[in-house]
Amino acid sequence: MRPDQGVVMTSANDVDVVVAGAGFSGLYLVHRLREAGFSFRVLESGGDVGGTWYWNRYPGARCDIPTTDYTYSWDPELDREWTWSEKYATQPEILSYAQHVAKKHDMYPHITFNTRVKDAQWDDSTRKWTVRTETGEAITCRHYVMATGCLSVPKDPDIPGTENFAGGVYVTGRWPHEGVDFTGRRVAVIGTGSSGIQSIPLIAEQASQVTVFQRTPNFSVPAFNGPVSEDRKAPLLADRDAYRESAKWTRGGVPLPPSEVSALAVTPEQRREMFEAGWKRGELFSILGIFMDQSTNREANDLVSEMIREKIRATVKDPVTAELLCPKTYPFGTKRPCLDTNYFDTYNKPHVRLVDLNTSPIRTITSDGVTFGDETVQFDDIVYATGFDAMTGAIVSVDITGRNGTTLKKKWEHGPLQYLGLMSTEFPNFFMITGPGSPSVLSNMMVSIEQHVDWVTDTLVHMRDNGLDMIEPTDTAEAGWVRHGAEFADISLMKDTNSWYMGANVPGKPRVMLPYLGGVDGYRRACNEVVERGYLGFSMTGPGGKVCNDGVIRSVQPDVFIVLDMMSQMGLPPMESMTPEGAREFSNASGAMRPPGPEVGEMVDGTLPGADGSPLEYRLYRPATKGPHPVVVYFHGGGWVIGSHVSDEPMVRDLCVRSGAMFVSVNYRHAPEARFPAAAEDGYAALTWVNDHITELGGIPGKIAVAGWSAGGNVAAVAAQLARDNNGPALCGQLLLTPVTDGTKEYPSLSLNGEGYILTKSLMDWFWDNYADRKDRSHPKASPLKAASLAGLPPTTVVTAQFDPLRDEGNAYAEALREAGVKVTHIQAGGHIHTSISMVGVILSGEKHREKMAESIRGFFA
Ligand code: NA7
Repeated sequence: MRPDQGVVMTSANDVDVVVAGAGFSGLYLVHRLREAGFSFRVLESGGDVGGTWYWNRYPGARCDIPTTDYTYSWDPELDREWTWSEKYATQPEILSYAQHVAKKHDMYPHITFNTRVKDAQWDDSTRKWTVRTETGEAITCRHYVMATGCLSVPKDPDIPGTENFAGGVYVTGRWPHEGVDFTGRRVAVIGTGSSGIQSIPLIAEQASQVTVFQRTPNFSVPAFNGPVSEDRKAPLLADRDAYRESAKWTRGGVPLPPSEVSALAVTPEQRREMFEAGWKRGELFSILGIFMDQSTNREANDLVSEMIREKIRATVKDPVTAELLCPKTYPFGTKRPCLDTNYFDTYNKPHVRLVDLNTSPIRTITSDGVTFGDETVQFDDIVYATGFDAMTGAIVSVDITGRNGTTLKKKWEHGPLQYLGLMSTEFPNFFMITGPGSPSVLSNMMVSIEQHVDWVTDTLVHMRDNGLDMIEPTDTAEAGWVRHGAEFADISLMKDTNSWYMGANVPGKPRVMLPYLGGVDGYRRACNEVVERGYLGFSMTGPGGKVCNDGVIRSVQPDVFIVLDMMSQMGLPPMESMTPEGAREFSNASGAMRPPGPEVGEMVDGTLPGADGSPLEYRLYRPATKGPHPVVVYFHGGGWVIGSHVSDEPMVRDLCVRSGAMFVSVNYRHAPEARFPAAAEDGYAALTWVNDHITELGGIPGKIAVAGWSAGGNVAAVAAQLARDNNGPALCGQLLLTPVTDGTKEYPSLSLNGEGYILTKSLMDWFWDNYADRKDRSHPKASPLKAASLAGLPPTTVVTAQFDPLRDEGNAYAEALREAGVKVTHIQAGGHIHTSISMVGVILSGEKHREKMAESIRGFFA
């Protein structure tokens, strides 16, 4: 009930759905559930609708997404009947928008206010939840939805002596409804996140003295707030539906073309110009997306971060204060950046002081002030702007007990285990709106809220239509999604920063990336695909039967997925449909567009004699370190048909730099012009020549190994066998990356991974057909796995990729070598494809495997 109505409108104690929370998620749920004909109750701890906008009433509280985008799309009339007074609306205006929607759609009667959910318990026998409130109600329901927001539980101020203070104590997230007058008062503000940054300038307008206690400076950009600009309104007015639809398919939920420019690929002048243009827009997504690589490449990020620091230095007059306000310990965007109005300028006021808690930590809060460093200062009021137990706090603050007495708090002890951020195993019929594992706080919340509410309601309708009354994710699907989220975090710059995204702001909270980094668009696709594939990864049961289509929705590495997706959209012709010459041209052209790989000390081109005496080109990559160096003779990939001594250059450079070894990358004769055994014999001839000339090339005699990728891995493996059988050269090791080892057998991976992962089964067949007759394929020079014995081969590192058609023959070679007593290191690259580990500067998730390969090389020569 609404406080001013005084009548209990809702009292049913057995409903289809209970919803906790009447913020924007809860309100949209009212709309959808009512429309779908479900019975439901909404329980809200606050005295009115609005959620975060009901509680966060501190001075200056505003949203940081342009308000025209931070609105519902489900009621088109709202766009016409509601006019926002500013680009970034204030909390009271956003709250009145929520109230307007609730009144217009007659939602109030469905909501029970001032009622906090205390616990929720699943009963397997009735297949229902019992939800208990702090006001003593017990409501049974088929489905329980937590729509409790991501930043709704303020974190405990973990500061000694907080209980001693006798003056005014204010927490930004629980601000008094009547407001606070700071006129003439001495105020301490602790915390410089969004809440601190938004409120400090306004507090400083009233107070006689303001002291800001800063633990970590934040990146903040001016909002340039004011009336909504015409260019913001125009696309909405021109074609509202198209605009709203496009928002759903962007990374952040606000239409904005993604940048295609690398910060490293432009001149300093161009970079500055692009930065200034982004700066002027005063929008988080603009400044976060000026350059395509600023969120993944530290060097690119540093360039942007420095330009922001220059802005701070140009604003704050006292250079010491300016430096303290400059964030330097983490990359821009890895903590939530802020939008401000006059924040940095406020420090130019004589009555505003900044205290750096890193050098002057708070020792204790006393009854009338704060003791920090070696001083004590008296205050009338303390404002805690210390943030929230984000994303999981509100969910686990309710005692939720699922099947077999499992509590969600216990299950999530080491991080939130969930599927799509929507559900969690052992908690049937329990849904979260914008939970951890979904884009939520990294996106325009309105877009994400609507998508989640739609997904949940559509699922409930689907279940009802099909006689199903219980839904739960499978263990496989949940583990897969959690792994996918972690893999995204692994390739982002965010994982090393102590942010609330990582749970790092709350002492004792597990350090896990909480939101999903794949974007609103990527996430929506995954959710849609789950449904299209028969609710993949969910088990649903009921009188209508049991449906369970188990599986993992995203199993390749996230960056591999993005590359595969881009390639499938390009609709490239299969290479095997080309002539060998055409295939070579095609591969050279795509190779020319790659990032070049890191700088090495020196590159030297030359020729050496092949097996038939004709010259073979090579390129030598020398590390920048002082020589002589150990030497790796390297053979390129390309199915014996395409490629050259320079075609794998980015990876060779990368391995050269990482391992400190010199690489001699050798061309060998190609098929079909020179068929089997030309490549194999050229490989061995090149190895012998390099070994014979090792000193003059700058290598260390006796320190030689072979390496190769794909068909080059085959050439390297054969060269190692020939070296063993022909008394030399004595090798220190062999590194085989996704090698071809056996052309005689159809291993399962050849069909399992035979399509959709760049190297296809039919392309592999084409390579073999060009290279060797069937009868020759069992010869160990073509299929090294077929050698009579593998004993006596040097220490070997085999790298296999999970989604490679050649995976199983690589595995078989590693196993056979091990059985023959060879020292084997087997790197199994989960989520990778045949080509991904070599894609330096494109597939970031390949980096850790190349690092392990380099470590192996160093081990060969140790
Ligand atoms: P934030 O962004 O979590 O900011 C909290 C601030 O409080 C931040 O500067 C913290 O420093 C600081 N803090 C937290 N605990 C302490 C202690 N114990 N001592 C000193 N300083 C402390 O929360 P906000 O409410 O400002 O913003 C939350 C989101 O709401 C915002 O991102 C928008 O999305 C809307 P730290 O950085 O942890 O060192």
